[in-house]
Order: sequence, then C-alpha cells, then structure tokens
Amino acid sequence: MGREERKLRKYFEERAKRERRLARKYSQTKQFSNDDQAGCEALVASVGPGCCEIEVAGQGRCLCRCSLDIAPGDRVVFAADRRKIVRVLPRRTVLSRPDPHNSRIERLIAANIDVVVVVVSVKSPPLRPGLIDRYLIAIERSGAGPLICVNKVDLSSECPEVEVYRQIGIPVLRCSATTGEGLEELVNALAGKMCVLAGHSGVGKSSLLNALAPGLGLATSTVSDAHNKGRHTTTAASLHRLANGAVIIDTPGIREFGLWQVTADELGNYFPEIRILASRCNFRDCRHTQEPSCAVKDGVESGEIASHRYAAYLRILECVSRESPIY
Ligand SMILES: Nc1nc2c(ncn2[C@@H]2O[C@H](COP(=O)(O)OP(=O)(O)O)[C@@H](O)[C@H]2O)c(=O)[nH]1
Ligand SMILES: [Mg+2]
Ligand SMILES: [Zn+2]
Repeated sequence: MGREERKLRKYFEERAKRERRLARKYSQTKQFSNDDQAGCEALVASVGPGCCEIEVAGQGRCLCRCSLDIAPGDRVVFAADRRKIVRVLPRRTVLSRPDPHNSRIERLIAANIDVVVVVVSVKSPPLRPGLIDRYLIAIERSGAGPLICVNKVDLSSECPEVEVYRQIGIPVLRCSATTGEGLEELVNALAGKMCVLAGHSGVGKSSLLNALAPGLGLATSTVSDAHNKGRHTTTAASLHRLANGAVIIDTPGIREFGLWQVTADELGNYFPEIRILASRCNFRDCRHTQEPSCAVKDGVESGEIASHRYAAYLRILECVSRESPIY
C-alpha cells in the first residue's frame, strides 16, 4: 500500500470513528419537544465540526447538526424533528478574527456578547501589550465593551503597563484565580451580561471561570517552563452560566491575533486616544505619520498619548497597508 493510500485510509477510518461517536452522542441526548414545526429558538453553547451544542430555554442542552457559520452566543432556530440548526438570528455584536491559515476566511469567536474580558498575566506568561492593543481594536469593531483583567496578581503585583489602558478609559481589574483576590469585583462587573474570556493561553481564563463557578471543573493547563508559554488545554469555546445571570464564554488561548478587515483609513478610530486628538489634525484624512501639524504626533511628544500605543498604531498601520493579517 502506498503512502497516499495509507493516509487516505487513515482519514476515512478516523472520519467513520468520529461519525460513530457523534451518532452515539445524538442517541444519548434527550428528545426535545417542538410544538410548532417551524422550529424553536435556542442559544449556541459550543461549536464543533458539523455540529453544535445548543441550549433551549427550560429544556436544557442537546447536540445537533449545523452547517451554518455560527459561534457560541448565537441565537438560532433549531428544527427539533431533524436535530438541525436552520437559521441564525441577527447578531447584536460579533467578535471575530481571520483564520490563521487563510486570512481571507473570517473565524467567528463569539456572538451577541456585551463584554470581552481580555485576561492577561504579568509574569507567567509575561505581559504582551501588543496583543492587548490588537484585542482592543477587534473589540471596538465587535460592538461589545472591553474589560482588561490582570490575573495572577499573587505572582506579581506591579504592572505599570496596564495603567495606560486605564487612562484611555478602559476598565482594568486585578485578580487572582488562585487566592480569590479581586474575584468579587470581577463577578459584579459581569452580572447579567453575556461575556467572553479572551487572551493568550496560560493566562488563567479557565481557572478564573472555575473559580467563579465552582463545580464547573474546566480543564486547566500548566505553563510550560521551557517557553513560559501556555499550552492549549481549552480546545473549543464554550458557554457557562453564573448564579448572578452572567453568561461566560471561555475560549481557547491564542498565540497570535490577526484583525479582520481593518483598513488603514479607519485604524485611528479604534484607538480612543488617537480618535480624540485626530479631529485637531490639519488634514482630515491624516494618518499621523509624516503629515505636518499633526495633533496625534504632538500628543505623543507631550506624553498625552503613550509611546507604546503610538508604536502599536504605526506597526498595525504598516501591516494593514500591506494587507498582512498578522501584526
Ligand atoms: N499563581 C497563579 N496561577 C494561576 C492563576 N490562574 C491560573 N493559574 C495557573 O495558570 C495555568 C494556566 O491556567 P489556565 O486556566 O489553563 O489558562 P488558560 O489557558 O488561559 O485557560 C494553570 O496552571 C493555573 O493553575 C492565578 O491567579 N495565580
Ligand atoms: Mg483554557
Ligand atoms: Zn494626524
């Protein structure tokens, strides 16, 4: 048997195994009542290849088939008789990014969210302000609000870098999933809202959710010492409910975060501190690079705009001008 043939055979064996597993799961889930045959409304809790888990009000969760592009948090119409999602209801907000392997494909992360909690740690893994800057742009575009959550404060209490974000009006909370410090403030900030936990792998997203919802038992990882990088323990985004009405979507960690369809012209609008000063630039379409009488560059010189944020703006501007998806 040739190598190609062996590969193909393995692929079909694995596919058949997966289908058998899914069929077993379907047969184990309970039957849902669906009085009007047009379908009933449901909330998407997690998404897998060709299927998803949905939550039907008052009836619990079940697995069903889906060929539509959906994300946790989506509201969908589900045909119980066929166990299939037939329609996605209009989204209030959507957080997405380009597929890391093909930047022309949009990957949805979560839908209908009110708050994106950008979880970061200072020491292990180390803080990456560049990743926060990119998340903040994606959040501005999503329609949701941002919240920066500095976790693992038991390891390092100092983090002057995040003060920059507080100064531009972004709420910043400090907490520790291990000691419980700051968790009450975090849970109060999320009450009644649909939220997504985003951020680099290993920063403690799943640990935070476990601490907020005891009994959930989400898998967490250890940060590998060799690279101080988190391992990907959470493999798919999933939705969980807290007692105070908060609905929280845990996401797999990411190492790089590209931006979906941001243009050079609009980029400045996604930096709140640049947006404010830009109205005073000499040119209405000022890109704040070489132009004379640029209020943004003056702002950088006077310290009104943090130099690392301006540097992030310039770096991303160069990439979007070249249409490079990873910044
Ligand atoms: N010291 C300390 N370790 C934490 C804290 N939160 C999480 N961790 C550890 O960090 C590692 C990664 O956590 P995990 O929740 O899997 O991160 P995720 O990839 O962002 O979901 C685990 O070993 C956790 O025990 C914290 O507040 N303090
Ligand atoms: Mg995780
Ligand atoms: Zn300017």
